[in-house]
Amino acid sequence: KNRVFSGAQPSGKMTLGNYLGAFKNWVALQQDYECLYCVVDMHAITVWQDPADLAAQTREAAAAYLACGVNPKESILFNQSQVSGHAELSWIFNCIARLGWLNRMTQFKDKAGKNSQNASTGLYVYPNLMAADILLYQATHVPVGDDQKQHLELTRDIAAKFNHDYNTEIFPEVHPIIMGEGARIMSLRDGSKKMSKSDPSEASRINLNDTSDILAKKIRKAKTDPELIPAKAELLEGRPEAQNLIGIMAALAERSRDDICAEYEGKGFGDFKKGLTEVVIDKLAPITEEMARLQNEPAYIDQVLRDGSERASALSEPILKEVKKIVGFIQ
Ligand code: AQP
Repeated sequence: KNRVFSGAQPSGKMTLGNYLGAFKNWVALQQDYECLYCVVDMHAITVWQDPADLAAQTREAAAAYLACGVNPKESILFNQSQVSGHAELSWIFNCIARLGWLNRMTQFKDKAGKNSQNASTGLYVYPNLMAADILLYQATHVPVGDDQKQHLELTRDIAAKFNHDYNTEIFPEVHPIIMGEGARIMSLRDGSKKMSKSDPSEASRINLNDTSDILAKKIRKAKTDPELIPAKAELLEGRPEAQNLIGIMAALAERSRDDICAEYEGKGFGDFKKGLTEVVIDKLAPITEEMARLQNEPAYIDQVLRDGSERASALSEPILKEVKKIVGFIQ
């Protein structure tokens, strides 16, 4: 079986974007791949995280994976910091990746903002850690959204340079599993910005643990335009907020955008939002309930993470040992 690695940062509450762009696909991949799903807490601290919040968010992320359908008996569900190989291999990769490569990463520029001198050095080498996450397990496939494509290219470059420099074939070529463009969910307040856990506006996102009342209110207040819904999705061009809301309904209901447009043709967004609220509540309520149930059992979640981390360590140890031998480290 081919091996998949993926993860999400416990840098806030898990959102509808994480669900549609990642978790929903992860569950489907379990059928055909050997999967590792990681809560990447070491990535999260590249920007400041309050320690108590980080622990709570890590458990919440694990609860979200489980509630969405990740099976911890089949897949390996764990948190990154419990497997020290991630840190060890990422150091080696810090010495493989070139400054010029990292300087091209657009996500660093976006996240560091104007005051980049004040960004952590961890944020800068984040892509090297991501390469280590994947290659520590010789994973062959990584599900990626648009925003992660550049980082995955870097992973491939690091693997190729390591193999070349040390004259080895230890690291496989990593292939992206490209998620449909429909999976990119935008902010409810600004259709040109991605829905994000760390957006300062709470109204910009739907959290997986929002109550039905809060969901309904956020959808009611979501930004739209005064135009009516057209007969076909292609006619939504240039209306990013409208496109986003129709895309969310299509993704959740597993229907085409055209089909949704046909149903609401000639109606305004007031009507559409009522329908959208029903679909969102219908799809998310079972996840929200299961997350709440799991979060009342932190000892269970911690045990799942410990078990997963042990399995991940067992898988990675021989690979890391071999890497160290190749590099010339005495062990
Ligand atoms: N809005 C989104 N639409 C589609 N997919 C999304 N993902 C995140 N937001 C959306 C996907 O979820 C996975 C985990 O992402 P992450 O938590 O590692 O990091 P991120 O993409 O940086 O997510 P955020 O919410 O924007 O976090 P912060 O605010 O901390 O930077 C990835 O597969 C991602 O594509």
